[in-house]
Amino acid sequence: MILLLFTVVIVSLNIGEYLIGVNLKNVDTINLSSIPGRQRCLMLAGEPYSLILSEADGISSYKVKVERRLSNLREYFSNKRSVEEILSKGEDPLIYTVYEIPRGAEGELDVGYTIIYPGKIGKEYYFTKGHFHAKDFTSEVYIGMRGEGKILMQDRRGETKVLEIKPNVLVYIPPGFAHRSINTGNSELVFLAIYPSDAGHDYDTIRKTGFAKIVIEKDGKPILVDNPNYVRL
Ligand code: S6P
Ligand code: ZN
Repeated sequence: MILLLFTVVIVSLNIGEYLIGVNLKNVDTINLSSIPGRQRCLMLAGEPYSLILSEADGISSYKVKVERRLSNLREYFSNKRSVEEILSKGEDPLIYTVYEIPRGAEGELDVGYTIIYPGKIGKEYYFTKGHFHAKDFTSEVYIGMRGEGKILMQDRRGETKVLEIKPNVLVYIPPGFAHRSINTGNSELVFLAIYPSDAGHDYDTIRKTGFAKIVIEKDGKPILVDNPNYVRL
């Protein structure tokens, strides 16, 4: 009982962090909005870090690795017959890998390092699923590291914009735009993404509607065409 009382007093006096060592990596388990500004800043003052961008392992000290294969993107590619043909042969090619450092709290930035492998399903180049951010008023920055491709962006009305990504190019994705990356080259497309840790991801909308445009190969070159399967909401 005395121990319990001691703990309650320590935490409520806002000095618990120093005495009992709050695990700053687990701040996402705490309801931050209920915590006053100064204390919230203390709690968010996680360790600074640096990382190494490496061709072999993506980014050093990543916390999450996500692999997306064709079977995970079954509903996304427009040529359904090609998808089923490949899968029915027992093949399930790796389309992309993402290495992530999530920070998990408002005020922080997450980092993601995406590798999209070269390839096509039918005439459509390999791409990422694409998503809106769950918090619509959050933006994102992509920085091209290797290879070449396109960033397809689409707002809630279905208006699209396309920008090129390649080494030394930064692409800014404004709030309210869903985004998908497409590898239009013959080698890996690699880019770094930096976005607010509390942005969240809404995959459902794009999974249901698709993007209004798709990028396909014609005469050896990528072209942007209307998506015949696009569902306008
Ligand atoms: C996160 C950021 C990227 C993507 C990654 C994979 O906000 O946009 O790190 O997560 O490129 O794409 P997707 O659509 O499967 O998340
Ligand atoms: Zn994003």
